[in-house]
Amino acid sequence: MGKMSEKAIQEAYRLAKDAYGSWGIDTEDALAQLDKLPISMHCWQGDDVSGFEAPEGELTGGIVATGEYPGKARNGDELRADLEKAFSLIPGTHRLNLHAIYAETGGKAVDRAELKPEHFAGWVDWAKENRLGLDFNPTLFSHPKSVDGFTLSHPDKTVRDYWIEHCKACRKIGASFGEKLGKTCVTNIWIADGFKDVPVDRMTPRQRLMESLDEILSEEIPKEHNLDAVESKLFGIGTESCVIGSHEFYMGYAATRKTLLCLDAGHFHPTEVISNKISSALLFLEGILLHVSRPVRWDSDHVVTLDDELIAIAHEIVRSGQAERIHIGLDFFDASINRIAAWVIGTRNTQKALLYGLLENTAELAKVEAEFNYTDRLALLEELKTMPFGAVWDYYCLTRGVPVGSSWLQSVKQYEADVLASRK
Ligand code: RNT
Ligand code: ZN
Repeated sequence: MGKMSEKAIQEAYRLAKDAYGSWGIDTEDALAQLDKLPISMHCWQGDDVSGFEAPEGELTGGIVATGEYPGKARNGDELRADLEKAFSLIPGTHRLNLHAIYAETGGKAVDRAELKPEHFAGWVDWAKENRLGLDFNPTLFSHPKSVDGFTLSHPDKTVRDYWIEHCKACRKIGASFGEKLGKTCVTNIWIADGFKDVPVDRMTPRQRLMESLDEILSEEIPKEHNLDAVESKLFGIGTESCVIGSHEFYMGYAATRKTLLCLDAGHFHPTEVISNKISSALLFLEGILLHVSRPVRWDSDHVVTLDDELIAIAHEIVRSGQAERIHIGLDFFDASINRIAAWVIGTRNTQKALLYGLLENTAELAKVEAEFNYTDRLALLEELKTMPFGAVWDYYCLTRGVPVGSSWLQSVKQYEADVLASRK
């Protein structure tokens, strides 16, 4: 289904190149630029955010992965094999985003506060072989010390100190990734701390969170090895009334402490979009991390589709001319469909959106806009929508050695039969 001959792909591309050329848009240039936009694919889609510490344990922190699609990865080797499969179907050179619960400790229980770079040696070797960069996240959920619903802002200092140690350990692990791979790691802190019902005191926990973060960041780490990011959220399951690490909290924190701000597409009010925040954030911050996700009514982390907001995010990345300060990460987890297909669909869609954004005569459109010529702006933007974008995308896949169109799906199905089916 949907298999085109190479000749047809080349021919369609030649026509598309001419069509875009007539608009002053250079398709070759767009493809070369797309090659330079790595996407950090999240490991946790591969096993429903289970990790290797207590894979049968409960996922907590107000996030859920629903579905029981068979064949989920149960250890590092399986997860890496699945990731390799996914990466083989995605054009370009990318990154992998790991969480601390994906440490490989050789069957020995290692406390999260005691994690060391050596517990990720398997990941680093594999990343080197596959020319991938690595990003990282401390895991402050699914753990006995987070059952009260508070971690870095917990009223009990011993609990805060535990999580502070964990985050410090994680920054060192992130720095080791950056150093060993020669590609800067982004270590992102997200906590679920908050109140189900309306709290009396919002200030004190926020004060404690600020102090905990300051303590975590007090150790200097070269920025070429590790960049810190902080991720806000409006609400989670069980923290409907107040999340301590809100947007305002982290916007202020990132601006004053010079960290990156992580904008997750699912962490705002239902009609609020992150695409409109990127330009403002870039004016005041060193840079941003994006968690490209798809909320459906709430922070439900659906696989990203090529929808208006994904395209709007891509347009902002491209039009801002600030791509080097924007770290693109994915964050979704769907356990009701083939997990490898979920990665491939979400990542390819993010790349499609970026390519769509790159295939634009932005300077001309901006000039038209600056002249208050909104008629032309609307007319041109609408005509651009039906340009032969798909032919350029197909050609990109062909020339970067990955399946064109839906033909990748067959490869995932074969892998499901050969590999996933035997996992019980
Ligand atoms: C949760 C945050 C966070 C997590 C990952 C697993 O709402 O989006 O980024 O999804 O850390
Ligand atoms: Zn996120």
